[in-house]
Amino acid sequence: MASRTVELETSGMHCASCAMLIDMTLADITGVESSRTDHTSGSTIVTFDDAETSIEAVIEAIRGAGYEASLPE
Ligand SMILES: [Cu+2]
Repeated sequence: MASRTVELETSGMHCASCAMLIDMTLADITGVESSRTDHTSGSTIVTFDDAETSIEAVIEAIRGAGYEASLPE
């Protein structure tokens, strides 16, 4: 298995509960090992197994929860 850790820029959060909601959403994805979202810096650091999911799926899940996420330039 190949674990990857990626930092995403995440926006649309207003408080710590928003960050917690994103982390709970990502925890439900098969292959996501851990994530840490910080609403003050607007970032999500996610570690996942490349063979089981993808960064695209992670971004889609964050958007599905009502927030915006993208890979930094
Ligand atoms: Cu909030």
